[in-house]
Amino acid sequence: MSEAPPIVLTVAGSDPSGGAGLQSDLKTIHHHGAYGVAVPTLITVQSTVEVVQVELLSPDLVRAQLGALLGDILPAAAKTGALGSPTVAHILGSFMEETTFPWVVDPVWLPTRGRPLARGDVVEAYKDAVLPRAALLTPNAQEAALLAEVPVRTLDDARGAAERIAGLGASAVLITGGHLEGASRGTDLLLYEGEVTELPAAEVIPGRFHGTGCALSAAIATRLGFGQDLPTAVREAKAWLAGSLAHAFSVGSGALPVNHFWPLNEKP
Ligand code: PXL
Repeated sequence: MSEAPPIVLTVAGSDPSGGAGLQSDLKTIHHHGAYGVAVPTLITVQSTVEVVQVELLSPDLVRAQLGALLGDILPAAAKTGALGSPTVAHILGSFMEETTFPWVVDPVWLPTRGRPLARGDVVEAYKDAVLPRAALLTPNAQEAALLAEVPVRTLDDARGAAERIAGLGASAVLITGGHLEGASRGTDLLLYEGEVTELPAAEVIPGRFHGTGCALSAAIATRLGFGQDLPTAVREAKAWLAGSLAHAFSVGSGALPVNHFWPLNEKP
């Protein structure tokens, strides 16, 4: 028998176009050399242009999947994407409570285009059940604003929001800067062990992309699964994502997915 690679779990929604959600997470996990396992929470009907329909799986079905999987397999790390409802957020929180591996939580509530990916008061459910048990939370500016209840447009706003989110019990927060205004665009802000670090983008890559947050959080989780410390995992995942965007290709008429397999997808 061969030695097993680290196992990395994703709990997320299905994006049939492959640029976000479970499909993207598994590609990212495998590109980084880990073994991916996946619990779907919802099914989207979507193209590269927009999300046209969202069907939530029943909370009992999500609970049963997590129970069967975690009763048998011990992941080295996990990430969460779209959960869909406050009930599923609470179910996930109960499983997080029972585990000792790190969870990277990407709070996914709204896609860039199309139907919302969550119903009900999901922000409150994250605050109660998910946020205090996460090793790292990776909101974008809009999600950070919803969590912190302050507008987040500039890096200074993001700094204030990160501190407020830490005050809610999050152990580390990475606010991604892709939607910040002006010169701050692309600068991510990491709050870890009480210290805030600015992580500027080497360059802002022009283009309309899809699934960047999913790829980033899956790459960070996988790196944590390999034993990297959190700031190193964040820095190296960000560098990988920048390369994946610089080498993105079109698969449909809408937004480009990241090139998950960069830099290893040379033809044989
Ligand atoms: O990129 C956020 C996201 C996450 N998960 C699913 C999605 C999307 C965006 O469309 O469809 C399933």
